[in-house]
Amino acid sequence: MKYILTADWHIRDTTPRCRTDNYWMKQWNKINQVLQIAQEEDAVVLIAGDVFDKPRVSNQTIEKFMSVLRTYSDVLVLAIAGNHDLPGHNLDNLHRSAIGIMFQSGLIGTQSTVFNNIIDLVHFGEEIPNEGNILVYHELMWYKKRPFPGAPETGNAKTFFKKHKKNYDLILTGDNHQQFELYDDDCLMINPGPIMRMSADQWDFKPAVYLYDSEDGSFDIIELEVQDGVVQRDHIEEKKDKENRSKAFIKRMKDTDMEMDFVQNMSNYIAANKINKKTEDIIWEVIDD
Ligand SMILES: [Mn+2]
Repeated sequence: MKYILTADWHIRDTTPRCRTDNYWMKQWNKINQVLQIAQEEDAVVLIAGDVFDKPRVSNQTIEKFMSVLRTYSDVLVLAIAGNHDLPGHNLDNLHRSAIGIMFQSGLIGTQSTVFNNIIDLVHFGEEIPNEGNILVYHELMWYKKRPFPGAPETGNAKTFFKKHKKNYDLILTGDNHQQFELYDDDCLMINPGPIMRMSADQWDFKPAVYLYDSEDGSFDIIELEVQDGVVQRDHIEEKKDKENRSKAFIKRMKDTDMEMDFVQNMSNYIAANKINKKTEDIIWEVIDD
């Protein structure tokens, strides 16, 4: 069986600040490219989470996504929910997310729709079951160099690979917008990175998907077509300045007990204060927007 390995599509309504082109249209162009490759190769598409940039997108975007997928009705697309897909980064909220709608539509399949036990599709926040031959997983994995200072050691791809390679032939991970692969005789681990360039530091990033053949464990990197000059870097200096200010702020906050993650703080607050369901729903609705 052949598979197209991809992650972090981050489908969105808005245009990233670094982009000078019609980003909304470009994302459909990229998705069409991926589906076309899958169709030509007769491959199953596996998306390792963060299919959407936010838990909620416009109806127009969902409608467009559905119509694109329908064009390739002979291509099986399987995915997991990433943290970006889930309201409050919580799998309990899958039913009110855009990815939840896609699963319900049947246009994208997930674990409950996979009738074989070859693939472990592990949503963000779920445990690794060690049951199938292929693991699809969404956690920040980094190879050799941390993507940012303080990226947790649990994301060290080498350690993760060593721990799970005996249980899986293939490990596909999403979240980190870098591209890397690790392999030995036991296992292949791939973090494909995004298919779109969403930030200025990715101006020279080469979006690609991986073509994997489970028969012999071989893989190919297939670069996607991109247009030159659509990622501008002018605002990077401004961003650096902001980052330095944030760092100074974080440094000051470090001695306090409060967590930096607002969503986590809200979750803690709701849990500790027995907030009723209706109020909680309103709170998450506001946060998601
Ligand atoms: Mn993510």
